[in-house]
Amino acid sequence: MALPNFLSVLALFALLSVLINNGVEASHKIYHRYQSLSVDMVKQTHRTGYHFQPPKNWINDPNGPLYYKGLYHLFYQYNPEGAVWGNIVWAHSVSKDLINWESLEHAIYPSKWFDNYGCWSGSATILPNGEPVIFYTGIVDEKNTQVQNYAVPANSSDPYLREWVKPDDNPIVYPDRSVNATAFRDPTTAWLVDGYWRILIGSRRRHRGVAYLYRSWDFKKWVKAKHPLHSVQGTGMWECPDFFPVSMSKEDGLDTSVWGPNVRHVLKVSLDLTRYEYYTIGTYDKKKDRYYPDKTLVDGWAGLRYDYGNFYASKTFFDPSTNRRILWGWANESDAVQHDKNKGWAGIQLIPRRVWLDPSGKQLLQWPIAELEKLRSHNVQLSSQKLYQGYHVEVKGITAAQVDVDVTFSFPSLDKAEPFDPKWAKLDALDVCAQKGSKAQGGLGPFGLLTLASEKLEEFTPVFFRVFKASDKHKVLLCSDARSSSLGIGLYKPPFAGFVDVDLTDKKLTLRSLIDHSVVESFGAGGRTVITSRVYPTIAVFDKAHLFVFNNGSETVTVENLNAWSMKMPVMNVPMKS
Ligand SMILES: *[C@@H]1O[C@H](CO)[C@@H](O)[C@H](O)[C@H]1NC(C)=O
Ligand SMILES: *[C@@H]1O[C@H](CO)[C@@H](O)[C@H](O)[C@H]1NC(C)=O
Ligand SMILES: *[C@@H]1O[C@H](CO)[C@@H](O)[C@H](O)[C@H]1NC(C)=O
Ligand SMILES: *[C@H]1O[C@@H](CO)[C@H](O)[C@@H](O)[C@@H]1NC(C)=O
Repeated sequence: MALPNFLSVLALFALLSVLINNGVEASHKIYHRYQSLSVDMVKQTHRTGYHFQPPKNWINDPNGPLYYKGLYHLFYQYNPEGAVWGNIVWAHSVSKDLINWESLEHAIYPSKWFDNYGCWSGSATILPNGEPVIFYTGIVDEKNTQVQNYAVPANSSDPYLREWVKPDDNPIVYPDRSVNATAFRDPTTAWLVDGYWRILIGSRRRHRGVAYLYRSWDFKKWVKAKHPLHSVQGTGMWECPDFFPVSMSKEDGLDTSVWGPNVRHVLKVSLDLTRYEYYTIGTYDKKKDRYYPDKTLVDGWAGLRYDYGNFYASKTFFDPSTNRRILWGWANESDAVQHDKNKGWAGIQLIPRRVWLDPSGKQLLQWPIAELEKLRSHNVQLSSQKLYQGYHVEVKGITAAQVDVDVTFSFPSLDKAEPFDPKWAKLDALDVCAQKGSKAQGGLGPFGLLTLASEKLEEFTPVFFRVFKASDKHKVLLCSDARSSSLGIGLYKPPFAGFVDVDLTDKKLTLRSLIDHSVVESFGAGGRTVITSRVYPTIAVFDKAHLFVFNNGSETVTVENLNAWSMKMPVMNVPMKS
């Protein structure tokens, strides 16, 4: 099967982007003067093909995702002036399918005394009358004093919600004297129980991470509750808290205000100290307005994560059109600031994931939204492919720099699993991965994928399993190791890893990776453990990128079934015609 000429497709796309950009320049009234770098200057090499990105400049947190009148809205922190953090506004895009996006005018930008120094992250709430309200953090002075504001659509008949109004009775929440006013931000979606609305605001009290709770009966006057919903000593500033119900019996998502006997709650926080997130599953006591994480879970930086790699400032929303709870997360760049300035862009949003409670109740499961599959084009399969120790077999005939690959591995027995060194019990999965990468030969594993690999393996990002025998049970490690990802210099190339709580009785492990030029998002064992890496190959770019399956363990592993699809490019943030 002949491959399409990938490079010429890209060249055409770049040309289109240039043409489209001229459209931006013409229609952008407010920020015209900031459009210093034209899109034809933006470096294409490591730009993603199907991830959410604006045509240029810096992005960070996803904000206020919502579904309204048939359209998905995504707002995000954006610097209209350049590829580094600063001058933050809420950029705004809309989509019918969460995959193809059109961009609109910025929704929220500094314009009032209560947000003149910045419009930081926040969330959207759909009121009982169906109309959306946004809460966001406004910066009021040079000292970074933070208040919480609200904004409403200027015309709620407009499904695009193009224009947002910030009423003069803002801010709705000031930091009182007991609150650290420079660490007080990122309001959540509101939920309604027993006649009162609640929101959380992330904060810290010295070293204690805190989710302050505010209540309101009219959605206007907000009063701080005597106790925070939850707080944990030693965890530092809690950014971007997210609090939502999950069903104990169904994969369907629940609206944020749902409460009942068949419902657990999830609290996620983004730890500014570590720049990672963790979550717990627990019980929400609506009378006391307190949240109690399950005792079996770690309530701190070593807790469960949505993603054990590059994933931060995430936020979920409930999609009533499909009854899903959908998770958005941001991945920053792993290169140097100077690289970003040269590239002209920095930051991507990862592919939205559906989240639900595992039947065990002990963790969440995640899977890329089904709509992504619309981008799948040419398909290649492997089956019953034996991988003896030291083997790597190429998956040929796909655009390996831009691919969705889903594979099931099987093995005859668990006997050859390496012993789990009891010393490691105190270590992070990451340290085990760092010691036992793909290059240290093992027993059962390492086996998995070599993504964004050069033909001769000067560069590759292995995503692999390694199975250990601990005293009581087997421990499965999933690694995404960027250490050999690039010959480039000045890059951050960490190994990332998480343990996978999976039943091995059928002697199978599955892995799905979404590979997209400079990002590899991997879902182990049906979304039980997820890891994202950002990498910047120098050789393995465009049609010089290859994909392999490999095994470096003494136990023979079989690729039962592998499907790889070249991925098409969606419409990505083309400005919408007014
Ligand atoms: C509000 O939006 C609707 C739907 O787009 C449009 O028909 C109407 O003209 C808008 N009203 C105003 C005052 O702009
Ligand atoms: C308040 O928060 C800021 C920003 O996180 C921090 O630098 C400062 O130390 C905090 N003050 C106190 C008293 O914790
Ligand atoms: C497999 O192990 C050998 C020997 O340690 C090493 O040279 C090779 O790079 C490993 N393969 C991968 C993909 O890491
Ligand atoms: C992303 O960039 C790397 C490399 O500079 C940092 O080490 C991370 O802390 C950072 N992550 C976030 C969430 O900002």
